[in-house]
Amino acid sequence: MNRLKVKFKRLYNKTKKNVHTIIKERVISNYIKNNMLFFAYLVLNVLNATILRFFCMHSLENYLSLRAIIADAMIVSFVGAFGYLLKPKNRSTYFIGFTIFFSLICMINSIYYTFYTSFASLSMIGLIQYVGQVGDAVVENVVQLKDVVYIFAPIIMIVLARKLNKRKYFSKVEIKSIRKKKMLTTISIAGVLAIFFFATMKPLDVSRLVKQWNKEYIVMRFGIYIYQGNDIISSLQPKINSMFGRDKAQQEFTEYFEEKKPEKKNKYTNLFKGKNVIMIHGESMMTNAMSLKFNGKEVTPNLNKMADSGMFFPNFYSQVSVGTSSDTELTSTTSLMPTKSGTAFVSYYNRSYIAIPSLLDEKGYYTFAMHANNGSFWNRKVMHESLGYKKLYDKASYEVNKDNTIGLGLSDKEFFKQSIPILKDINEKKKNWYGLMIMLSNHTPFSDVEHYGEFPVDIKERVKNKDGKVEEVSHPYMEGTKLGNYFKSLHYADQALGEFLKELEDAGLLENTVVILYGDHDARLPRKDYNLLYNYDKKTDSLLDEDDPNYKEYDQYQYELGRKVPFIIWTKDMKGTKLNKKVNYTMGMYDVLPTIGNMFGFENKYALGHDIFNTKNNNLVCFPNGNWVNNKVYYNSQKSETYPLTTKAISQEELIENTEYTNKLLDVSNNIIVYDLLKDVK
Ligand code: GP9
Ligand code: MN
Repeated sequence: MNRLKVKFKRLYNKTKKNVHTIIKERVISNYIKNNMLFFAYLVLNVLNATILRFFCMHSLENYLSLRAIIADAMIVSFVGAFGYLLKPKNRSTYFIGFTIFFSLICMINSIYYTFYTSFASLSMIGLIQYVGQVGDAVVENVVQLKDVVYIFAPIIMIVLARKLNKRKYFSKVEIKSIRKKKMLTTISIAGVLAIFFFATMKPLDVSRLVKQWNKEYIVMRFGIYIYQGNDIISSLQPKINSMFGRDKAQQEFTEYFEEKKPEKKNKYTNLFKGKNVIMIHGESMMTNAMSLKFNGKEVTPNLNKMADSGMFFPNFYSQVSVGTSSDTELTSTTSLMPTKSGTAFVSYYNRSYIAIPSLLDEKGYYTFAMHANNGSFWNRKVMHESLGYKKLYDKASYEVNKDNTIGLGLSDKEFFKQSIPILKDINEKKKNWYGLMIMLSNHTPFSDVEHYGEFPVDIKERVKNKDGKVEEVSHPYMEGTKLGNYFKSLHYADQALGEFLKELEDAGLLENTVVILYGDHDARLPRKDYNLLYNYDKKTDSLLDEDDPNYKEYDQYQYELGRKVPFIIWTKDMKGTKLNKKVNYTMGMYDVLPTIGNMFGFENKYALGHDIFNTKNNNLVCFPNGNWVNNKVYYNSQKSETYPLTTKAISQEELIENTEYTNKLLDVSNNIIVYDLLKDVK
């Protein structure tokens, strides 16, 4: 103990002495004086990155984000450190050169932002030819003062270098070991910044950096220089992936589709031929929630009404990977699975796709998508074109302000309301049309509670008090929990849906229209959140004890199977007809195209899913991680575990066969996208 004390005291005294020396001998100011050009380089390049954020993200917390400033400073000083390996007379060229380089990054991003409201990506380099014709961008915006201000950094650097040169600043001779020491000192500055930066990083940050879909978020948290470096790596990845193995992939592809039998005609063939389509992308809508009530009130009364009066598929699964919303858009429209690395929307936007919009476009439909968020999210503005949409009505087509915003952007109620006149106009001008409407409000983290409206998720009871009077008591139950907030948010989205159907009816837009709705993926909430839902103890206002006979553990498999999402095909006059029914077959997002294709009279020979009315009980739904489910069993490929869904046992051969089928399908799907195999068959 005593030795430790002595050691600590020694360390304390040493640090005190060092700090003293630093102050007394003006170490910092001397260091800056001796490294003037480096500091100018550091300050100017960090300033440029901050100016870029200022012009692109208009809120103070965004452009003055301390984390982004630290990240930018870290990269700039790390790159600058290697300048010290050069002789002093060459060093100025190095710092000036990199200042030009960093300023160019800012300048290019500034111009790009004007057009795409997003940050530049190496993978989009082929799109440069479209600058000027892009969307609603105004040509006079080509280059503005705000795009060229960054040039001041290299100018200041050149002037400063000249001045210092005149003062013989660079004529000192520095031996190699001194240069190395200087480099290491500078690297340690970058190191200190790195420690601070990485220590304050959240898990969400890492996943967003990998996915690279919310570019604004990355620039705000990681700064423009990390964003650009990361973008270069992720843009090159698809190129590297597609460089090898094309022949084998092509051969497997040909064999696979030679063996695949074409879909048969059935009683639904051409049922909806010539009808218009509104496809609703129900953000984070889950089937489980449809059967829940709080205080006698359904969470999703309108969705339930739609399901009860239309064709409802309660055993329908989304098949997303890291691309969440965009993966569902891909799979539902193309019947392909998400890619094994990256996301199709961001990394493989320039491949050939056979998709619902492109197939309907061939049939003379006007195809469009509506989403009141930034068109660059998930790279939709670009990828939608590859899928065959003729127009994306994005944020720019809507009136979005502080008062009509919920969570990520324009509230669903407003989104639908403002979409009606656009739809009316389309309906007047076009004979047939297909419109995808992407909802937004019910998006994780479901924290905009005050805007969802009243929907208590507590348990209210009327009990007799001591005096014998009846009074209402409330047990908090799901109030204040994330899952509880999800139900409130979903209830709001459901109201928006109800209002929309009414508005469509009033506008006469339901006469020749089929409304199709899918939930895009589950709420992505942790399993433990569901335990409270099923195991609430009113008396203690907490989880039931695990030993309690009423305790029902919500196990891993219930959780995985509980991620089902609704799929509904609905028309205003379906109620009471033969089509008004529950279809219980196990079905996946990749079965959407073949199933509705049969109903509307179009087909994609290269679909991986099936018309559910042909496969019926023999359908298999595979997931991007290799798991699969059919009506008998759920198979977890990572754990090699089966979870039975009926009492019927599944044979070992069947298990192996289904697993091999899944792996093959995932390979073929991935190859189609990576090697662009549909290009030649289209
Ligand atoms: C973004 C929205 C949400 O515009 O579609 O995407 P998600 O986070 O669900 O993938
Ligand atoms: Mn989504």
